[in-house]
Amino acid sequence: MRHRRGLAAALAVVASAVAVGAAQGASASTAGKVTFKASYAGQATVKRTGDAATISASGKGTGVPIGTGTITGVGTGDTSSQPCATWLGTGVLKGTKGTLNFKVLPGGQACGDESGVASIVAKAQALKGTGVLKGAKGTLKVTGVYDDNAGTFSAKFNGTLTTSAATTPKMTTLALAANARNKLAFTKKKLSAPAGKIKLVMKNPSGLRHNIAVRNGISMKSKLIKKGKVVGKGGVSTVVVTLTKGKYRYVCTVPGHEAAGMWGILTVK
Ligand SMILES: [Cu+2]
Repeated sequence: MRHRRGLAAALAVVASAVAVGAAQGASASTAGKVTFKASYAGQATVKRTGDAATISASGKGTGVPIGTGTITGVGTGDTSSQPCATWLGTGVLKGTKGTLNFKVLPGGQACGDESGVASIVAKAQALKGTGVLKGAKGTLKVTGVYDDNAGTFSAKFNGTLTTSAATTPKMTTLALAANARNKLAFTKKKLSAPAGKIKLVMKNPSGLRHNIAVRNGISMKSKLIKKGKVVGKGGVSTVVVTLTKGKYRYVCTVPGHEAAGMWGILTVK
């Protein structure tokens, strides 16, 4: 009996863990895809009737990117197959930055031993997300431990979710330099970066004064979007621009330099 109870409890714990994991995944910060990683702990109760178990669990934890919060879940277990009971359930993960509703997919297991401690393995599917997890889809792997003696559990959630949440674009930094032998050219004729914030950092090892600037197009006549300061030998000229998909010309705006060849093309994908 003890053993079976342990399994049921383990199942409940797993369900809880799954919920937590989903919430964290939602919080991912990369546009579209979110790497979810979270850890939770709490208490689970299991009511048994024959081989059937009714599970309820709740806990606290933290994860990326949803932040600190709670997990709650309910489920049912079947302890007729040993040593691993099977279980199903649904749950909700609430964090400071978002929430995630999930369900435990068929195949979830809780494998116990005579000590009353069971290890849990399951997959949780995202059903609905809010905040940083808005539109969350995908599944998370749940692993954990349930201690039937204490009625406690701990669980970890890992996986990748896709979301429709607006994400903060990461800034891409591109490094280049002015030709060191005073030739009017940059060391790179081509650069590429994903759309979003792009920082161009140009070192100037030459004896001439140079800067880095970006035009809104590939022509020498394209309008300048922004330009960095002109620097002498040993200096660094920097410019930060936010660009959408397309091709742009980066140049040195010191009179005569661009016309002589000090330019390149930045492809934004
Ligand atoms: Cu120049």
